[in-house]
Amino acid sequence: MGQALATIVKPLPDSLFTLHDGSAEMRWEAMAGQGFHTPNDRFFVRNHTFTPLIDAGTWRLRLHGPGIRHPGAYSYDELRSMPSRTMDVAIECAGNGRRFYATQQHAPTPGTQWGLGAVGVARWRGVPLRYLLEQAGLRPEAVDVLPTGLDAPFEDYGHVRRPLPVEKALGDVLVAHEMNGRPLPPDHGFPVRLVVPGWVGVASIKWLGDIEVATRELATPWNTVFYREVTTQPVKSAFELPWGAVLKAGARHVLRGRSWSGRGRVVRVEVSVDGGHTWKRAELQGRPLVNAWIRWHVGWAPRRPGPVVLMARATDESGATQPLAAPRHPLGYCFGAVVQHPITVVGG
Ligand SMILES: Nc1nc2c(c(=O)[nH]1)N[C@H]1C(S)=C(S)[C@@H](COP(=O)(O)O)O[C@H]1N2
Ligand SMILES: [Mo]
Repeated sequence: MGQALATIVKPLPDSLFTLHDGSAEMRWEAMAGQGFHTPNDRFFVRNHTFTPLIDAGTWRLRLHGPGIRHPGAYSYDELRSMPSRTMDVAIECAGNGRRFYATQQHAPTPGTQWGLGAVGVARWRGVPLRYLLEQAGLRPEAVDVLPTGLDAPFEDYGHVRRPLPVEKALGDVLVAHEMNGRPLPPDHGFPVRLVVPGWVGVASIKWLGDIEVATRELATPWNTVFYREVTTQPVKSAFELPWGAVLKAGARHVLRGRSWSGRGRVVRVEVSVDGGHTWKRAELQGRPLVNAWIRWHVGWAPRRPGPVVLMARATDESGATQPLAAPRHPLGYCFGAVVQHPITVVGG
């Protein structure tokens, strides 16, 4: 049966999601047999409050602040008629994998106890933020760009908002209005969201309504209290298997998974089926992209029944390899260690 969350609009069937308060985590087995992108129906949702239903007819994107010469407001139709770009980009919550600080490192941290399912890759289409800033007459004195969401204020902290340095804003950031060839679904930011490649998910502000361009560094709770000093994401890997999957002994299996990094292309993935004693190179599928994941697979024919721990570790082009333990983090962000995925092999 489908579960329900008052904070999220789309259906959340048990087969696709695990629910946490207010947010929905994708089950990794939901990616088995899927193509490169995460379909919209199974993309994880992380809401600070709840999904607002916004009328695109009256919605406007306001641009203002001392860092631009021409403040203004754009309608949905105006935005969609501007030059657009398409990008395959992962969005991942900074707290993805937080649960493993507790289960693998005996150092629990507060916050949503995500497994590895707070990540998804979609094909986003929209207007480069650079184009909007240039149209608005960006001044050389501009320092920070502050996008704000139209969802309800979060506790006493106000609307969800997080400044971007102008260099990043002029780089690869997209003001997206399409997700996998469809208008953005309500839960993922309709009518328009920011997509900030390689950075923590919170930078990709949903339900975007306002962009302030400042001539000094800005501070908001989302870069001083939460997600402080966290910008890019470490390299990670996941198997497209249920937690506690059951596989038959004496048969040949293909173990499939995906690896990704906020700091460059994934260049190598290794898999261990013996708790990390030996590692076998996985075969990579397709050309690695900078800001998305790569699919991989490895053949395996388990001989004996019994419990097994599967492990996958990836290396990105910066040379970073997933360690066996992640450095401590007080808020449970950036869990980049190899995850111990338990399965059971049964008699064939
Ligand atoms: N306006 C607004 N933007 C937001 C959020 C939010 O609650 N409100 N959550 C952020 C966080 S913490 C993450 S991880 C991503 C999640 O994007 P998704 O729900 O489309 O997967 O959106 C970010 N953008
Ligand atoms: Mo997040």
